[in-house]
Amino acid sequence: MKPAVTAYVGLGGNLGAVAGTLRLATGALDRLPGTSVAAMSRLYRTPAWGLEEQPDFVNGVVALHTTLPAPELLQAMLLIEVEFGRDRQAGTRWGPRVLDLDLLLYGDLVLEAPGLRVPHPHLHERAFALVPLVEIAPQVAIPGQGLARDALSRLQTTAIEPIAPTEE
Ligand code: PH2
Ligand code: MG
Ligand code: MG
Repeated sequence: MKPAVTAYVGLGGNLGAVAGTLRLATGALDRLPGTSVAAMSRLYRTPAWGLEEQPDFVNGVVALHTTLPAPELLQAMLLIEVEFGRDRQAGTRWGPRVLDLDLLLYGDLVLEAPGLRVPHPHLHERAFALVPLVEIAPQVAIPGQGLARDALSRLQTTAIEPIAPTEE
């Protein structure tokens, strides 16, 4: 049996009933071959980063144990996005979306391939990803960047709030 790797996936969205979408997408990740969800953060309401004139996002992070190689995991994540109605053609970079699944970390792998960069190139500068990541993995390191929690300590987090489990 192939050894399982711990991978962290960021979930986000700001169109439709996002909290429900993110919970269903977590179930879809858990059903991928050779893959199980080992931990799931709370969901947070977060101000839009990068392109600020759009609705707030809901964001969370899940830890996966997976035997899928990183490119196959990424491919499966893109298919889940499409299943939930994501249309990449219609979307603008950093613009509104129903579901975004980002491969944040894949073990301690560092990979710079077209369409697949791990660690996620913006992870260390995005509080909306680091807050839920550090919640479930307080000791995790970002290869080349140091501890995730140290990266987070350099960022503004005041507007990031957990959403109530009953909301949406
Ligand atoms: N995703 C983006 C761009 N901006 N802002 C927040 N708060 N959350 C996101 O998930 C997000 C974003 C592009 O993927
Ligand atoms: Mg993203
Ligand atoms: Mg993405």
